[in-house]
Amino acid sequence: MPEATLHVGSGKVRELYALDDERLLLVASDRISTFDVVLPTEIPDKGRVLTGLSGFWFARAGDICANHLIELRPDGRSTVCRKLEMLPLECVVRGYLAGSGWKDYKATGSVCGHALPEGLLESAELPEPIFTPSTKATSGHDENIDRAAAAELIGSERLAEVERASIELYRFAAEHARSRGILIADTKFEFGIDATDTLVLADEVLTPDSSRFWPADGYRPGGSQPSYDKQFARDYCESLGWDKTAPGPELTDDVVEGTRARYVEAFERLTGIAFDEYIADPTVVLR
Ligand code: PZK
Repeated sequence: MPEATLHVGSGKVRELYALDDERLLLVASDRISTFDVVLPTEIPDKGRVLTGLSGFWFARAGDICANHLIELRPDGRSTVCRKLEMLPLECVVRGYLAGSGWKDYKATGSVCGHALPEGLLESAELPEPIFTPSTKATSGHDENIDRAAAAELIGSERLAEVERASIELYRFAAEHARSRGILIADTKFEFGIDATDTLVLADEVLTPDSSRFWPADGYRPGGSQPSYDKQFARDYCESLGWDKTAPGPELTDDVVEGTRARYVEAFERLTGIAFDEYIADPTVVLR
């Protein structure tokens, strides 16, 4: 890590440091969470996979929205980013009915004010992707909100702008991923505003941690789908009868290796780049 940095924040599995007044260093660790608990065992290279994927999408989605990336560092797990005024909104897009979207649909027939056709199955593809913003809960889970509540937070003009960008980013990535055997069921974007009042895409984007990735082969609506990356770890944890409260169990070497292989496979499928090439020179994802 560069010298003279200030730690300004921690996510469950990554860290944020201030480099100067205008720039941040975002570091993705190899920690993994499952059932919302960070496990004591790391997955080697997970942070590199997520950082490389984010860089890959940033480099290709510039026509849709500006982004905060300044530099992908040689370690492959950290990026230098523009410091922004972050919007207090999680910009979720759903192309399929899963998680809290499925829960809300079952209870009310709609998700965040989007009325949906009757009779949809769990994990069904939606007729069109929907924008379902949520608020960043300081503790516990994010809370889905409707359009009026979102406009209250950021104003209706900015809301229209983030909705358009979010839906376009999702359509672009989901189409790319589907052609490579991965379904992006849903994803979460975070945006900020720069000094010129321009909307800027921030954080990590379209990674397995910010999205639900499903294997396209074997996709079958009518139940939950396996996670592309975390299913080995989840199945192993469940097989132990773990009660899903902290601390989580240690993973075995087999489970670590299987999980790492799935992260690397997701990277290689989506980018078309060998992971070894990324390790040798992370900037390959930006070309
Ligand atoms: C910012 N986070 C979440 C991410 C953490 C916390 N470009 C930016 N400008 C200003 N603030 C942020 C960003 C970004 N990205 C992101 N919190 C603030 C977060 C990673 C690790 F600890």
